[in-house]
Amino acid sequence: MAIGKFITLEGGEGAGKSTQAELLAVRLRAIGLDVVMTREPGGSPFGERLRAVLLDATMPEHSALSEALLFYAARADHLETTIRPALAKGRWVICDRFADSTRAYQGTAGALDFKTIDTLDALVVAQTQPDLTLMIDLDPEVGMQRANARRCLQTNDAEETASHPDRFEGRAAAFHEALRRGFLDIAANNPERCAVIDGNNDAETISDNVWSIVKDRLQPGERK
Ligand code: Z5A
Repeated sequence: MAIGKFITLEGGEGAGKSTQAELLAVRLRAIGLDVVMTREPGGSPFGERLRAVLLDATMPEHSALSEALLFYAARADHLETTIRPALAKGRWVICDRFADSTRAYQGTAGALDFKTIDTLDALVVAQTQPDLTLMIDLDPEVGMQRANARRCLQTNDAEETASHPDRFEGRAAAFHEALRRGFLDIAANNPERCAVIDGNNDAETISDNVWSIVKDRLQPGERK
């Protein structure tokens, strides 16, 4: 049985990661591949419990180090119970956010030193690095507008929902600008693994761009 491929989507809030993850899964399934869609934080029962803690806007402030440790605790379980077993069965795994988010959020934007993140990554992710990371790049202001509009649509109550962003959405514009820089730096430092995609286009155009990168880098048709 061939080992499956591991694709991650990264970027700031509202960049369109979840939308593109769904569209990519449809295309891969259409050519007969067995696809697992998952996300971080989360992706396993234990990971989802930690997600609730990590995104809780009422949680007392804590350091970027304590955040990173929790994200990596959730990631260790996610890898052990969901990602590695799926890859071993030859399934393709699409993950909405992964370790680059820790580097950008807790590292670049949160000022946690990269040496600590490297140590955690070597311990937890080790050889299970993504085969391809799709970095969706978008002006953070546009991303936040999209995320707010979606929250309003979901509850049909603009005022109530706009006042309830999660712990990360509520942070200042400078934090979100730093994030964008962090993701672009990761892509520049890892050109074989990462591809930067312009998130300003409409969802269909972005999906076409994603598909041509996936075909070019991972040749999905040949692994049917
Ligand atoms: N975090 C961290 O700090 N450290 C870590 O290690 C990890 C995560 C793993 C998880 O939040 C939070 O955890 C995250 C980072 C932190 N910060 N926050 N917040 P999440 O999973 O709940 O949220 P998110 O990852 O930021 O995703 P999102 O806000 O749901 O955005 P998205 O997935 O990139 O976008 P979307 O849902 O596909 O689209 C957003 C809206 O825009 C929606 O209404 C779409 O219909 C619309 N959309 C999508 N594409 C387009 C285009 N092309 N044009 C126009 N409108 C569009």
